[in-house]
Amino acid sequence: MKTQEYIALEEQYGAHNYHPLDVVITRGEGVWVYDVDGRKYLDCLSAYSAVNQGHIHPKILAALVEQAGKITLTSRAFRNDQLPLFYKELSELTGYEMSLPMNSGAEAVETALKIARKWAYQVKKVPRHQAEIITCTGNFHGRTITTISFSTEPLYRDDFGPFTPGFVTVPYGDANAIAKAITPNTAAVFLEPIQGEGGVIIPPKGYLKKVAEICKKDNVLFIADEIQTGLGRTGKLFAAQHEDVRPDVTVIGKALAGGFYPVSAVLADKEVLGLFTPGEHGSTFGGNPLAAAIARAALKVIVEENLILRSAELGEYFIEQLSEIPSPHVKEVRGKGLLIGVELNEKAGGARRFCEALQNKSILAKETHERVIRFAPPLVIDKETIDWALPLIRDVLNME
Ligand code: IF1
Repeated sequence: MKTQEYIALEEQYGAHNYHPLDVVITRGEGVWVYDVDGRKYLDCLSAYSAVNQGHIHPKILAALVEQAGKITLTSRAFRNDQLPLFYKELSELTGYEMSLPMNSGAEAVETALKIARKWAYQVKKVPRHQAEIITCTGNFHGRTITTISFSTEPLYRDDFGPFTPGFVTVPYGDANAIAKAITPNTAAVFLEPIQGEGGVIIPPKGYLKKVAEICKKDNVLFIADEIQTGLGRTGKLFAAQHEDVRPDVTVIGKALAGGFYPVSAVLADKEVLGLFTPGEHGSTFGGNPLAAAIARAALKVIVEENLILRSAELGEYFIEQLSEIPSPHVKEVRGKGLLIGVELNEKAGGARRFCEALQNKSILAKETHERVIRFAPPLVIDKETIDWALPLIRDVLNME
């Protein structure tokens, strides 16, 4: 079958909750993907940073195949021999005493919000069911009813109320607004250290540090959503580390399993995550042995292949080179590590047509927020490949 036939089937039988580029991918390897017509593309999205380790990393594949031949799912009614090792290795890598595994990012976010509420009632002694959680404008934390309840994007929420109460929203990047929004009932401040979907928005220098100080002073938990920014994407293990901040709770997902499987986790110390008691929370698939084995291999690849340093160095190079491209359409190039946004001028006619033009030049990138082209290749990319892509990107940024 050819591209158009696959697209026709998808349009006929699938819900239309996406508007993908018309490229039908059948295979991937490292930073490259191949479509059903045999064309090869550089992947500059990395499945929204889920394939930081590159497509079909051989070591993660081997772990998957090996574990899939042994035992895949036990449920948490029984124990398995992969989960304890996953817990230990995740703790050693991240410095958090404990973790709680889920599947999708949104589920881990919900888990973090639940534990923050429990902490508020049990430890801070907030009156029951009065806990408030502070979130930021422009956020993206998932698609569940609760996570869209504090979205500020009409498309994501307007047709889906009624909403979950208990959330307060303040402008992103404004620490004073957080300080002002805190009440005796505030359980947590919950935000992305860099907003991905928001358009690769890097908050003002010192913001995260200030938020952490405010939270500490006012006895409020600081929860970071590092589902997209974590695990090396921005040139540090966690984006909050750019400001030497260690949030009380960090949520991770995506690259935790290198794109092979949905694995997410909530990271925190015992004083917070230790508050869950048996039966209060769970998941059929969370922490299953296949997930744990894949995630262990995915974390090992990040460490063994120095992907964090690679992201920092190549990201700096990529951003610098992109910034030097003369273009009538570009307003700003910004980013940290290999999470890069190219914001276009209002008159550029939207980022979508630039992504389509990039596709014609064998580069897959995705627009975010209409006017931003996101460049986030797998962290295994090399300088040579960036140098191959730059003239192609330059041509596209100079089209009519
Ligand atoms: C889609 C965006 C990226 C996330 C942060 C939680 C989640 C995400 C910071 C939820 C998910 C995804 C979901 C994906 C598109 C994508 C995305 F454009 F929508 F914003 F990456 F930039 N926190 N982000 O970025 O994780 O439940 O999806 O595993 O198509 O909705 P999930």
